[in-house]
Amino acid sequence: MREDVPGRANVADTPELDAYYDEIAALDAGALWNVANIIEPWEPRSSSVPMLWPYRKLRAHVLRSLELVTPERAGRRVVYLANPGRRDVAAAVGSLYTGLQVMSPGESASAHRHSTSALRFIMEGSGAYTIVDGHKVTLGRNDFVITPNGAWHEHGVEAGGSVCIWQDGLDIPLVNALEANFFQVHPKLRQEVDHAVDDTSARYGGPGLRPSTGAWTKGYSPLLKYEWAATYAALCAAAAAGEGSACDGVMMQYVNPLTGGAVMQTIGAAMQRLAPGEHTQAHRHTGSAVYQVAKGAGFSVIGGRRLDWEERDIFCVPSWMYHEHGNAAADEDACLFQFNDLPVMHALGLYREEAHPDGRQR
Ligand code: GTQ
Repeated sequence: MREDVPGRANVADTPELDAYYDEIAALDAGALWNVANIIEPWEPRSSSVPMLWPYRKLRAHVLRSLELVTPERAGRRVVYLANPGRRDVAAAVGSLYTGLQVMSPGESASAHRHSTSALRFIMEGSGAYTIVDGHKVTLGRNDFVITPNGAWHEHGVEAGGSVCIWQDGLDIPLVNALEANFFQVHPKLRQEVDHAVDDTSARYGGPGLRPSTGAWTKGYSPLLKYEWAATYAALCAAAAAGEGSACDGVMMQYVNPLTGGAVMQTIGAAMQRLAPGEHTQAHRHTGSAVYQVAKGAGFSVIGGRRLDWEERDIFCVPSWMYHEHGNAAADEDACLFQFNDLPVMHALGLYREEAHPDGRQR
């Protein structure tokens, strides 16, 4: 539809113009004025829709894949979440991918590396581990671990553990859009563990402390794991000290301890805590986010649509869509994990944010 606005395209079709369009189309060219209003919207118009994936419905299907395929055959045994507006690129929202990976005790997937950046958020089970460039990381419920771009990684569950399910988060659609995606399987299919188990936590996980040795030149965090217990304690302590914002509650960014910046170049992550009964104000910003409910139950209003969530549900907020969150419980806090593409928005000078003019959506 063409609008009569100065500076915007408003050209009526004539037989002469139609013939002209055909002629330049034959040369693989086109008239900008026919597409300008689409390719240059007034503001971002996400093709992603607000989505909630209820874990209570997905879980049985994720577990069923244990009987249907082996990690050796499947490479990675994952059920991924497809946004109806982004099915063509396997995105959960915007340029972010997410999936649920499941493994039985004693299983492991072969080592590989890729240009995409990846993370895991552990949902259930015990004995999960991941090995990143020779560093073995043990994983527990609600722990967050990064497997950055270019780093060899393999995941498994110890023989003495239980069936584990975790959420994978990657920037696959982004890196594919940039046509920069390489993938390699490890020549030996397995890595040697050549550091003490959980050594990056021991070296870089001290509160406000960094070791005086070791030059780190990579673009991502040298700390690979962010544990739930310490994260939750930090959120509660900050809340007790009066920390918090109207739109986010108490929100803590997972950061590279050396720079204070995002954990990886393309993906940021955070955990936010909503106090009992808290209902935040609405805001919107550029950048997409995938959430997982780490604790509690409540609702979010996203682009005017209310989504009710409970623990382990996954939902998404598309770019430039108003969103607000509510904790439905009067006596328990709620915690939302999220990963997002905000480092990309900031690095490219594309970040913009604004509060909802009425405070909240209808
Ligand atoms: O384990 O690195 O869910 O490469 C999708 C692609 C997980 C992984 C996924 C991947 C991985």
